[in-house]
Amino acid sequence: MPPADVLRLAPEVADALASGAPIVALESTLLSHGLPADTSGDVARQIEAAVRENGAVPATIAVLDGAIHVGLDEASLDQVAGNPTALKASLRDLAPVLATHQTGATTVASTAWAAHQAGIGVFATGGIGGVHRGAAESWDESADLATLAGVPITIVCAGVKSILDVPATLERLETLSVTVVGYGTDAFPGFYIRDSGSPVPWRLDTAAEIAAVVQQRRRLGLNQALLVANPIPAVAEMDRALHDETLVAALEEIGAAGVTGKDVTPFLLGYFHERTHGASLAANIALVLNNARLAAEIAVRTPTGAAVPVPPRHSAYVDQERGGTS
Ligand code: PSU
Ligand code: MN
Repeated sequence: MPPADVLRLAPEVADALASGAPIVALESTLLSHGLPADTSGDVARQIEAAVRENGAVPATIAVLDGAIHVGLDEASLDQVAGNPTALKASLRDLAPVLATHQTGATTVASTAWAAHQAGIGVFATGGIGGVHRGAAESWDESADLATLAGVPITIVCAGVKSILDVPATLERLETLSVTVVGYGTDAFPGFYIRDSGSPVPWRLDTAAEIAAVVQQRRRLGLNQALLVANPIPAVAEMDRALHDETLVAALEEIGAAGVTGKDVTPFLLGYFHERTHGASLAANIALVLNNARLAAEIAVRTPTGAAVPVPPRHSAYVDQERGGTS
């Protein structure tokens, strides 16, 4: 674990870690760059409340005052939520943001890394980054993917936005040995919509079943993430026609605007929110809350403090150790 002065745990998070109480990590880029500034602080509090209502302690992560904060108090939350001047800080950006004492909002990649360093096992977000359309030329693939290949954490998301190349994203996740599980679905969700059109390799229907997979992964000592793809609730799903039409327009717009690099994802999210007059925003909020609830349910069933049961040894070994003759 990095030194305590650079990875600063909120007292409530430190207590929960010490007692093995369930914790859910939360990212902050969706607060600073994914949601409009006037709603983001309110949504941040709703997300934390959803985690608490389901029995876990929320730990929103951000870089403030030269330290990575795991768990934010009210004032700290307001430093990132609705603050578009906070830097979008992926894993590559953490050290420079710290060294220059700037405010950084953590992405899926940097949040997953920091949460794992702190000893937190479950993380909820909206959508993860993925492979962008046209990546064969632009090479634009989110650092979220490669990072999840090296961080053993359970991450609950609503899939990836259909703006991305979904089949290519799933191919990369397969290559990187990230376990992908659909929660109550055979289809990989498409963020605003329940079905992206691509299948998931595994389907599980309860938090208890997901917890059993987490347990097996811990016993195996696997280093990759477990990605739980949780579709947006049916009642909150975006109208399919509006979604498809906005998608076509967004793809045209991104080409025309010449936006590249880390600005692409925030640009596309903002474009959707504006063009659909808030319909995509309502969907976005609903899916994040839905993920926070499921993440808490999983965290409650996968306590990190609890000793992982050691599988019983084969009786032949036991006999040998006792000096028996079997
Ligand atoms: N996808 C969303 N909303 C978001 C993001 C992704 O639907 O807010 C954010 C997450 O923080 C994610 C990051 O980790 O964007 C990915 O950015 P990029 O594609 O530049 O790696
Ligand atoms: Mn990118």
